[in-house]
Amino acid sequence: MNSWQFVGNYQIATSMFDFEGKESAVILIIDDSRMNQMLLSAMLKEMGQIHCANHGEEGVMLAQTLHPNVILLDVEMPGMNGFEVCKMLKQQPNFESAIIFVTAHSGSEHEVRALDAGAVDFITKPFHDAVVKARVSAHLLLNLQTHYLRNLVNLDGLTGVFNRRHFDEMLAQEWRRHLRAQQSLALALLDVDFFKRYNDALGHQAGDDCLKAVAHCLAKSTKRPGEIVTRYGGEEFAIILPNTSQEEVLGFGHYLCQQIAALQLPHPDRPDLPFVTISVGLSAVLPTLQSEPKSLIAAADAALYRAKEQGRNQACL
Ligand code: GH3
Ligand code: MG
Ligand code: MG
Ligand code: MG
Ligand code: MG
Repeated sequence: MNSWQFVGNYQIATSMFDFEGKESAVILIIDDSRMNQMLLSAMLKEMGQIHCANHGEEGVMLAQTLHPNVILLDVEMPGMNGFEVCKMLKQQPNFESAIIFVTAHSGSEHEVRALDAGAVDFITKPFHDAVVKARVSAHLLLNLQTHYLRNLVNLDGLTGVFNRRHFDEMLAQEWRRHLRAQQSLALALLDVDFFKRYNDALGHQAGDDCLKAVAHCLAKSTKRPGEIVTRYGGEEFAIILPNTSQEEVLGFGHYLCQQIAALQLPHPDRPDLPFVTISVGLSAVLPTLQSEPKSLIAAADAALYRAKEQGRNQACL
């Protein structure tokens, strides 16, 4: 059943937060004046969780951990000013917060400078309660909707890991990045062993639960930044491994097999073991101008075939 909550004047489905692991919107106020922090917090407290930073450096740090939906950013502060903070925030990978400048300066020149810096809006001091609330709630709603839609586009509906569309985009992007940096890019293709029999024995619903458990375990087993777990199709998953060489990648494949086997998900109908396992095909290459990302997939696919041929529950390079 849907439940609802208010973000300012707008009613939204609580399920919009599910992807994020959040329970409400998050607002970060970066302002060196405690008085402004208090005034703004009081105005906005009903719209979500409020956090405050006393200066730019602290604000940038908090933004990295809190992933706020909206940031209210003062211009005049000791140390970095608001424009510098804005520039630094915008350089962070995956930065998606809406920045609203809050300043005593008025006039079109300042407003244009703020918007050019990447802010979505501009509020002038002294505050008018109703104006602040209306602007913040409008931007909160937009930001939440953007996140929600992006997740719908990029995530797999069953398992919550990234989907095939995102995989294709990320592989192409990582390929170009590794070509420029002349670093080795690796790929792991994984396939659940005897999964048709699993479905036949326990039903499709149980099969779906099994895929969720496998995906969750894979996501937990990838710890390096930039590693991307995706559902490649059916009962197959792919993991993109940035800056990983042939020497390193086989160990990772063995580790994944162990992690899944260690879940000991009961499999009632297979010839060898009583639980669910995966087979893993691995490849790693130094991208060149002549080669293409699909060569990495083809090599991993061939290795996966060998892992199956050699008895499953193993990794091949
Ligand atoms: P192998 O060890 O050779 O990989 O054998 P397998 O049975 O896993 O391979 P096969 O390709 O024959 O069967 C894959 C099965 O995965 C068949 C299909 O019904 C099932 N499957 C694919 N997607 C889903 C899904 O989203 N949910 C469930 N429950 N089953 C799925
Ligand atoms: Mg100030
Ligand atoms: Mg398969
Ligand atoms: Mg198969
Ligand atoms: Mg299979």
